[in-house]
Amino acid sequence: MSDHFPDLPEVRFEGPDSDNPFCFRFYEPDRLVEGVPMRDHLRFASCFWHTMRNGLGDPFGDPVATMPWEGGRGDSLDLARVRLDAFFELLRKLSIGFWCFHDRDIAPEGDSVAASERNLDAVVSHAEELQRSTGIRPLWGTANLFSHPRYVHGAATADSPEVFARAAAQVATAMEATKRLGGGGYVFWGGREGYSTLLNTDLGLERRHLGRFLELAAGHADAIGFEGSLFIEPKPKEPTIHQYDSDAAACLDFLREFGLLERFDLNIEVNHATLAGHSAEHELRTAALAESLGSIDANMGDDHAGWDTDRFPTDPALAARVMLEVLDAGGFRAGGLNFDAKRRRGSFEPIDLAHAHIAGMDAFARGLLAASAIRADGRLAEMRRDRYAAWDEPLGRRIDAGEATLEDLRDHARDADEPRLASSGQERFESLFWRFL
Ligand code: XLS
Ligand code: NI
Ligand code: NI
Repeated sequence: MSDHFPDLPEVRFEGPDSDNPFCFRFYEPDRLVEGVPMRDHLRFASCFWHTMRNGLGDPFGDPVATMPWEGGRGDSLDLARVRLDAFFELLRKLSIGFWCFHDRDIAPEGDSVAASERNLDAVVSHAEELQRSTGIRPLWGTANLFSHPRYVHGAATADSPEVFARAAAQVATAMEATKRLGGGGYVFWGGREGYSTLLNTDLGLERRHLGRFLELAAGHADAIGFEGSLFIEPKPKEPTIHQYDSDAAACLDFLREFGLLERFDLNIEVNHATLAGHSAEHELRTAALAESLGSIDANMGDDHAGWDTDRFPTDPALAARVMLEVLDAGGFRAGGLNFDAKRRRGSFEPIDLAHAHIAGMDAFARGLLAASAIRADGRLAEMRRDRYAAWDEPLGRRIDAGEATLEDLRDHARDADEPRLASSGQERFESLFWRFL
């Protein structure tokens, strides 16, 4: 076993009163909640890109993260393997059972498509060994179709079919790698699929090509026997001004239009919901109503900044609202909670990676406990049902059953008294919610 985090012990549950910075105060992997171990409700994953490849540079300054394992190895396959060693050591010590990756995070791009494929293959072999000795598996894999200069105009929506073909090659290989590692899902985040001005953009053509790309990818999944789920990850902007996969509703509509709704589920990212002007729970409920709630990128934004800040989700109330949606939707099947999150630039020491993950895991453990207590208590759901009780009376039933015409309703309204309304009681609901935290 590697020793890249010598100061980090194996992190265990010690309870809310512990002062040990390297323990869980709420996350108790084996504790049963609604009859299921916490571990299986939460299905925590860490992402390779932010955890191992983000040097914490920003538009105003250079990378500052200390990464002792990088030392003097260039961008070699050797270094790629050492990074994986360090990553798996961290995950093992934190009891995180899943990981997520882009092809290019884990293996360097070569000078030809075939060379890139060989690089990935070599690194995946190493990952297989680490997975075997730790039991950690990918929650999902994906292809990076946005960093390389060739993707400056997008990948599937580029103005060049040659670029489309390169992107297709990358997805085919990344999906095969995900399958080989036993990944439960494969993600499509829009990358640079979007536009900045319609003056230079053929919107119809670009959307059509994105539909074709997803159809081809689903076809490849079937061809290679990839049994995992395919996820679309909505995001409204960044890097483009208008991303095609802008929010859950837009994605569902897109999938319906191109006949792909059955094949794809959604991977909802909390901070992307914020950017779209929605709450995370709005996005989750929208996905769940379409039976398309697949997975979650668990992070959070910042009240004072309007971009994808990808903070670690350390807010238990946010986690409770998220977990309430997840539990009400029947829990995760293939998906889970992927910390698509990075440390703040000032938190540049390797040990901060541990603190950040522990904080996120404990917040979600608290959120899960609160959400399940809310469900067991039942009052919130009951109060919500009560608001709509009149729909169980004759008039409501007739409307719902499609048995009343507009004319029938006019006749009814002419004879009826002015409707008597009741308060929607937002504050009453909110104060009940907070009692469980
Ligand atoms: C970027 C996205 C990205 C996806 C994976 O904003 O969140 O990290 O999760 O490509
Ligand atoms: Ni994400
Ligand atoms: Ni994001």
